[in-house]
Amino acid sequence: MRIQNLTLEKYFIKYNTYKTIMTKILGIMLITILFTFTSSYGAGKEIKTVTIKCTEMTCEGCKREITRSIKLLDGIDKIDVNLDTKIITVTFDDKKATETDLIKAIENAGYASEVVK
Ligand SMILES: [Cu+2]
Repeated sequence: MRIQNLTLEKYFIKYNTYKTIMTKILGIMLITILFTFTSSYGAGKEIKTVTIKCTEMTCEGCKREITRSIKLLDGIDKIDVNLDTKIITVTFDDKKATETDLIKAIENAGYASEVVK
């Protein structure tokens, strides 16, 4: 009985050590995979922020329409529409969209706008 218990205990310690090592290995592997993925994902991106003036937008409805139209474009990261200043700030992937695309998208929503330099 006593010997059996010892064997079991030994096995349990061995199993726990094995589990700890495996957890560590898996953790390192996961971090490596995540790191590789995020760095390769970011490599093809050219993030740019552009400021656009749109004096024609006056209310929440305009804001909604403009935002919706810009969102249809590829590579859009962030859109901020300020009704008080009439400024639209867009952060986007320069490799997927251009400033002209943004102006056109706003135009499609029914508003004239221009890039603020
Ligand atoms: Cu409006």
